Amino acid sequence: MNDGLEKSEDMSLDAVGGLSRCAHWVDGHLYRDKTEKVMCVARPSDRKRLGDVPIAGRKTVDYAVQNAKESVKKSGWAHGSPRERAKVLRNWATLLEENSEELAKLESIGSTRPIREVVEHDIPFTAEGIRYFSEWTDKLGGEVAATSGDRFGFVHSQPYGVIGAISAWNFPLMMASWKCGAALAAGNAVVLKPSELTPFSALRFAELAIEAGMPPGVLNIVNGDGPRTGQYIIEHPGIGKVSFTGSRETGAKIMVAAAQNGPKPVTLELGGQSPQLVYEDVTDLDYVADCVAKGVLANGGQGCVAGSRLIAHKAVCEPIVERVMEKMDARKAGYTWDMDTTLAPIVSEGQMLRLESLVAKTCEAGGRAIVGGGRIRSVYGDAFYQPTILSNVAPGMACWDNEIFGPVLCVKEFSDDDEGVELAQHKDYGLAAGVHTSDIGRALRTVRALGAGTIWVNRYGRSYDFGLPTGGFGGSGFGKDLGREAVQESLQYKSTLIAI
Ligand code: TXE
Repeated sequence: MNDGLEKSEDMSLDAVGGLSRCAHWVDGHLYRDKTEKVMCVARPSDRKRLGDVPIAGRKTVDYAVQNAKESVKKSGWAHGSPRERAKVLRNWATLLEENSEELAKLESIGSTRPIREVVEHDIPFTAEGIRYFSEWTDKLGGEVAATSGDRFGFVHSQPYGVIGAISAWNFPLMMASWKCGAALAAGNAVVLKPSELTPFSALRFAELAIEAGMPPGVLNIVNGDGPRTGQYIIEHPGIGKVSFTGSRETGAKIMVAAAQNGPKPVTLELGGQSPQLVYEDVTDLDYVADCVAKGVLANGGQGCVAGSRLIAHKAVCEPIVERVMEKMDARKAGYTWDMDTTLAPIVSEGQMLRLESLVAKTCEAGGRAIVGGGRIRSVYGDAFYQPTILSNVAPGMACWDNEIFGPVLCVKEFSDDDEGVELAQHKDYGLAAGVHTSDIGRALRTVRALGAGTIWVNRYGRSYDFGLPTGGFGGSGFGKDLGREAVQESLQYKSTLIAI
């Protein structure tokens, strides 16, 4: 798979044509306004400069939104045959698979995603996600309402027009597929702003949509930063709805901007600080430890559903932690384009400093790093953080209260079920949780008690079960990114009442 992708000082996006594509994607082609300011994009693995990507100003955002508006109407994407829309989306999924090698290289060179994970997980997941959404195009038309006999009432769904999607850097392609898949299946056009840290793979993603038969202008990519390009998207009167993934702080700003410029609806996926709750009746400690290790180490812990808090019954806590340590030890830092890399780099120096500060504050408050606890300095540079286990942690400490976004596991023991559930429930976040037990009653009681958008029992992490919507409770945001709900939220509902 990684033929031609040897460990090399010169490794760049040139290998996959990415570096020459520092541009936006509007109306079915690369677009660049020479007067725009640029941002230097660095490669997460070693911080080497990848290219200067333009920051879309109001003019470019306006061009993209106007194009999207016209295209969605004129091309019949919104109100043409839903089966035709499904066909295009299915073709697109197939093309994503057929071009998986190129996409995987683009993604892994330009992001934190180790290529093995991209090949085995992200690309198939991206393609299958689009295929899943293709199946909804003609399923949510509406319904007849019960009315008095002298009237006839029905509710029918309509797309918003243009949906503005603002996404994060941790799973660039997968996130693009969720946001675009649902919105496009519902008949909307999309203007997507990828994170300024990972702007490259979305361009090829959009180009393949054109090859699949999507009308030009239906999917547009505008690159840029949040305070400028992101805000211009939200403020644009042609944007009917905003779908966002990122931090709570930015989510709040987006809500304010959406309220002041419309108001327009928003979907906010704002991360989490998810627990893995382990009861003493688990039978396979090694399996549980594997779930815990994978849950916190996937993408170097930079995942919205990272299982950063192990809350284990005192009878099983120590043996599980010992096993997690072994699994952490087996992870190998390295360039993201090497097939044997199993630990992802921290995406930027800014994120690394944030992570170091969270761990330092936790240790000052009494937490103890029993494994790791610092940056890895090696031939690969210093973009990696040691897989870390923190003991003596408690609510109120920095790594317990905040989303960590690094390979850091907080460990806490409990003695009875109520205490375990209380610890598992975070004061702010409620995105995901894991529960491990061999007692189904206990599992269901815990599922009922926890306020989290997704709960995994005796497993941890995403699967191909796209029918399960993903999204948060409480401070983790609202709105869904997968499942029927994601498509429903990309639609508006119109009631019609006819006098007979
Ligand atoms: O996120 P931001 P950052 C969390 C995680 C991480 C922290 C900061 O805890 O440490 O957020 O990461 C755009 N108007 N998550 O700085 O700022 C921005 O350009 C409009 C959790 O990367 O939220 C990017 O496209 N848009 C998360 C996107 O918002 C704005 C995944 C995310 O950036 C904007 C990533 C503005 N004013 C980080 N400011 C998850 N839920 O999985 C920024 N943006």
